[in-house]
Amino acid sequence: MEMTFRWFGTGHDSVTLENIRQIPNVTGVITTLYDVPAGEVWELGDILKLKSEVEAAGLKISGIESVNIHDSIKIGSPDREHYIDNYITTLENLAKAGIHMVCYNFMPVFDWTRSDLAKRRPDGSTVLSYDQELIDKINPEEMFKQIDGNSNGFVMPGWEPDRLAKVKELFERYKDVDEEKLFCNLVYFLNRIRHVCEEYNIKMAIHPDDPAWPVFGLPRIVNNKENILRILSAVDSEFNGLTMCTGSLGSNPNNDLCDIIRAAKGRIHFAHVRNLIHHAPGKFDEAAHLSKDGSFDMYEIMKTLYEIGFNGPVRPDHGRMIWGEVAMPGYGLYDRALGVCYLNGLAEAIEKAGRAR
Ligand code: DNO
Repeated sequence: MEMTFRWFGTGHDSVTLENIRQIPNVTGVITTLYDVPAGEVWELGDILKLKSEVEAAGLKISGIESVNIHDSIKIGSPDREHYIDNYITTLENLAKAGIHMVCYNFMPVFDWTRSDLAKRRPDGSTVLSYDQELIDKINPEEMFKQIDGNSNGFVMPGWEPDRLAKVKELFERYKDVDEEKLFCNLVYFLNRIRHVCEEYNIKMAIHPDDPAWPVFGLPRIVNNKENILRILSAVDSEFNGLTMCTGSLGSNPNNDLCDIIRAAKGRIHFAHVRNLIHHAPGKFDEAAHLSKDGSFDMYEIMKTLYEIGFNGPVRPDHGRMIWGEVAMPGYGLYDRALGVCYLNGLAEAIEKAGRAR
């Protein structure tokens, strides 16, 4: 496993590459060209510039999160061909720059959703949290404004302001897209990019839906073992893989995370390892990475990843906001760095115990 850290790029992140370099065992970043809207080509020159910046800081680009998918591809409208062609050019350019892992999601309109970006815990730290009852009371546009207004001045991934202008129109365009249609559009997309991924050895890692159930009546298809296996087998090639995001899949307590890891063996190209606390169905708070702080057994998760031979990039995920840090909610330096140290400890113990057996 390669320990990595998400970095949104200069001007978009309060965390610097120099900060990241000093976190023990982190050798790479997971990054993006944050300013390029979904559907546009990532120019090779821009990718190379980003790569030099990262390498000058003594790190490497271990993968991209995300190259976002244009809604026309998810909806399956005729103009999807143009956007898929652009996606293919972006993939070629990334491969030419030596980048071979791409995380993306197939959630309609929105990316991940939370009802509170700074819920206070008894120790004074704040966390992201989700409560279906609160979500049911607001409409998507209000949701958008809330996220935008509570993100400490940062643009949250998946909640870029240009999307707000199109929310109403997008809901209209999705009205005939049910789960089956969304699934077929994903398979169509994967088949169209297959040749370039196989030729350049690009690993595509689809991110699960977060939370792992439909929100605002929009269909969601990457939310449990059965649906994930269906996607992996529909285009049965190694390039078509998964981002094993424990927090997203684990939002539904019926998902057995270790069972999903075992079932997706060989097709997990990227792992997001974080913890959360379940309160009731549809209601959870994010937590520190430590098992004891939440509902997941982080030792078992790391051990299962180790046992299936997962050797791709892993990163801590959303952290609490602690020690007065002001940063993008979920993406401060301190608690994610603590998360890395904890995951490092688990990994070392698991590996040494494995060798001793
Ligand atoms: C949120 C992230 C998501 C994720 C995308 C992947 O914090 O986990 O925005 O990056 O869904 O495309």
